[in-house]
Amino acid sequence: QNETVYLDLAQKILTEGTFKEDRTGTGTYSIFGTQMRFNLAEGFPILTTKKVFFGLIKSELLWFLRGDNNIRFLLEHNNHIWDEWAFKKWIESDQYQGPDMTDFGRRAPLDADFNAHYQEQKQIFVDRILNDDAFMEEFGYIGEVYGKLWRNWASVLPDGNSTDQVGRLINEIKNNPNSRRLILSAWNAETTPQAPLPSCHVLSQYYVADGKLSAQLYQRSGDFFLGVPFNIASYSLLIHMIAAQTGYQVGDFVHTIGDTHIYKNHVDQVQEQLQRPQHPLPQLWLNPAVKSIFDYTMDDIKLIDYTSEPAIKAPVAV
Ligand code: DHF
Ligand code: TMP
Repeated sequence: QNETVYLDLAQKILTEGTFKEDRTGTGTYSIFGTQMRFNLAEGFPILTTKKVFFGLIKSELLWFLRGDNNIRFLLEHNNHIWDEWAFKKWIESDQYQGPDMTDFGRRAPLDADFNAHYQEQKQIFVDRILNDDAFMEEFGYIGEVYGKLWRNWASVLPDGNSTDQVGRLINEIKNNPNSRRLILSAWNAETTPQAPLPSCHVLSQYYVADGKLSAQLYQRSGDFFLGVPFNIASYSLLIHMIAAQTGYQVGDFVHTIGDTHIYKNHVDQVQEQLQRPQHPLPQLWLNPAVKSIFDYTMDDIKLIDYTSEPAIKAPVAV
């Protein structure tokens, strides 16, 4: 079964991983340099041993494809997966006057009293991003990462135009499918390191053979329990969308990860997941009437027959 490759790697990280301290102060079990391969013809690779919220994956990918790097669009779609990193910039600014939020990600799960204040401040923040345009312009951006770089890579030439990497990629796949330069980069060496969270999915390469489109992702850092299931589904969805727009069938998604880790406070959740049965993979439906990769909406993308074990909650390390 397709999901075994994920579950086996989770087991391997737990048994062979080195314990490593990390930036967030949480601690992880980690191995360096891993690879999983998913044959997309066998079904859509979303995990079935826990429920993964596909709606969040869709709205995040549509947000990237818009070239958007402001969280307002996500909030309008009830997607809160990027809130913490924009919120962090706000509470570290001199305009923030509320209660002390230092280290909120680590303190909130441990201290109920603090958590109540944190939830309140986060709600105020989210409401202001949604309703206050000036505030949204100042504090809603997450920097020179995915969307901005995919669609609107700033030129280094004095009168140069910005580059639409996705538009160019689609044209190249159509006109020059044997190319070995089908690259989408989300790492600008000058600007990305200053983002609140420098891009995790750094570079992807596309490949056409036997009428099928494949892609390989290099992810520099992978939170194996929370982020990686999203990344697998997100890139698989992107391959399906590009294939639909260029006239190819889907091939493989190859997922290469640098620092591949399970946070210490996710170990029980992973153990529980490893005991669970797998379900058959769902199929992806894309509306065939959509004629550009940039025109998909939420309703044009559907999973058919997704059945899974229940969701498993885990705190995200900030
Ligand atoms: N930081 C860390 N430490 N790990 C991440 O995976 C991560 N991912 C980011 C930003 N920063 C990160 C963006 N993607 C969730 C999933 C993906 C994601 C961020 C968060 C997450 O918490 N998923 C929950 C459900 C969340 C919800 O329902 O709102 C899950 O159970 O899958
Ligand atoms: P880092 O910048 O110190 O590597 O922390 C980023 C964390 O977020 C790390 O645990 C990896 C995780 N992550 C993913 O796994 N996938 C993602 O798409 C994103 C944005 C983050």
